[in-house]
Amino acid sequence: MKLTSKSVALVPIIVTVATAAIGATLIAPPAANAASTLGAAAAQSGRYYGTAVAASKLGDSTYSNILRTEFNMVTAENEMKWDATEPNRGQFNYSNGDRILNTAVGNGSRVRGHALLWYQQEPGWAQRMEGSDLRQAMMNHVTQVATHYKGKIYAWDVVNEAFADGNSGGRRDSNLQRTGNDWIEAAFRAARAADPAAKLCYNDYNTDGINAKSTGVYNMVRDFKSRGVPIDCVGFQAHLTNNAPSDMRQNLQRFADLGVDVQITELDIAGSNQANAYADVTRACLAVTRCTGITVWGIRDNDSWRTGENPLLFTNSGAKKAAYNSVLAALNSADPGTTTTTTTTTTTTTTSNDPGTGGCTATVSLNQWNEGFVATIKVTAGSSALSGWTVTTTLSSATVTGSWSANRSGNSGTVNWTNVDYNASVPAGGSTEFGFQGSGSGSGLNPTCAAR
Ligand code: 9MR
Repeated sequence: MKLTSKSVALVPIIVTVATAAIGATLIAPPAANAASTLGAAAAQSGRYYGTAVAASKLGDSTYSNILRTEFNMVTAENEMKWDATEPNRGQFNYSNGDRILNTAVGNGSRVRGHALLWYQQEPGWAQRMEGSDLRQAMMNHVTQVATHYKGKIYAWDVVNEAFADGNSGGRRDSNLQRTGNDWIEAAFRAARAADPAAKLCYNDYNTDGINAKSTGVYNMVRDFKSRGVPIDCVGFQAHLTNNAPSDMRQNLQRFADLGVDVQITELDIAGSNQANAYADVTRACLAVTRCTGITVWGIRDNDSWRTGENPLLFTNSGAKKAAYNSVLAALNSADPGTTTTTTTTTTTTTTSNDPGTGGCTATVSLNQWNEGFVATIKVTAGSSALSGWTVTTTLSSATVTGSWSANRSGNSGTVNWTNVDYNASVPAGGSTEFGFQGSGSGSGLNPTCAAR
C-alpha cells in the first residue's frame, strides 16, 4: 500500500505485538510482631530506612543514639562531596567521610555514597575550569573517590541534579554539562570500573511525580539501559511541602519498569499535613517492588538544611513526632489480610498508517498496572522530514490525567495529540516521543500518525 498524501485516511495496520506480564506480590511480610524502629520495620520487607548524617554531630549523644537505634542506611550529608574530598586538585581528604562510614559500619548500617559529580559544592579550583581539562579532572575525581571507598558503598549517587527545572525536560547548564553531553555516561562508566560492587544511581529533585523534568531523566535512563551504560538505580530526593505528588507511585513504577532500582533519597516534608504526607511517601515506596529504601535528610528538625520548617521525624530534643509514628505504622502495615497484588503489564504495539511520502508512524509502549497506566508514544517520520504531526489515540475506557511533550484535544474518547514547538521537526526516518498517564485501561490505544 502506498499512501502519498497528508490527508490520506489513517488505516491502522497492526505490525507487531509483544506482551510481557510481570506479576508481583507486594508488601509481603506478616505484621505479627510489629517492629519498633524505622530500620527494623523497613527490613521486614527487605528495605532500608536511612538518614543523612553530619560528621560534626557524631559527638552529640542524642543524635548518635537515634542514629544507631533507628536507621540502617547512612548518607554523608556533605562529607563525600567533591569540595570535601578533593579540596585541591589531585589532593584527597577522606577524614570526615571515613568517620561517617566507620560509624555507620560500627552500627551495622550500610552507606549510600553522595555524590561523585554535582554542579554545586565543586571545589573552587574545579569551578574555574572548563572543557577537556575539566572533563579529565571530573573523571579522575570519580575514579579516585570510588576507588577509595571500593567495596564499602551500597549505592553511589554518581551524578546529582543534572536536569533543568521547568518544562524543557533537558539538561541543566553547568561547567560539567559544557564538557559535552556524554559526561554523565562517562562518569557512570568510570564509577563502574572503579567499584564494580556499588550500585550506581542518578539522583535529582522535583522528579518525584510525573512531570517534564522526571520524564527527561526517564528518557536518559531508558537510553542508558538500551545502550548498556551501567546505571542501576535512580534516587528521588523528595524535598516536599504538605503533600506527596499524587502520582509518586506511578512515577517510581515507570522507572522501575526500565529495569533500575528506585529509592527515596533525601526525604523531608514541611507543612501541617506532614504526618499524612510521610505516610503517603512510605506507601508509594512499599507499593513498588524495586523501591529498595527511604532516606530522610537529617534526624531532628534542627539538623535540617530547611531551617525553621521542621520537616523531619524527630523534634529538636530528639522526641518522636507524629510523622515518625505515621511512618512506622506504614512500614508495619504489612498485614497478611491486606496483602496487595499488583500486576504490571508492558505491551509494545506498533500501529501505523503506511508512512509513504510525507507520512509518519506511531508506536506505543504501555505500562499498565491495576488501575492506571503510562503510555509512551514514539512518532517516526517516513521518507520525508516532518514539520509537524498529529497522533490520534482511542481511549475508550481510560481518562488522561497528565501528559508531556504534546498538546492534546481532550482526555477521553478520541484524543488528538499534536507536536509542541520543540518536537515539531522530525528528520526523515527520525523519531520523537511524547507520553501521558491515565486512569483505567490503556489497552486499545491504537495510535495513528499524520503529518501536519
Ligand atoms: O543538606 C546539605 C547542606 O548541609 C549543604 O549546605 C547543601 C549545599 O548545597 O547541600 C545540602 O544537601 C543537598 C544535597 O546534597 C543534594 N540535594 C539537595 C540537598 C539540600 O540542599
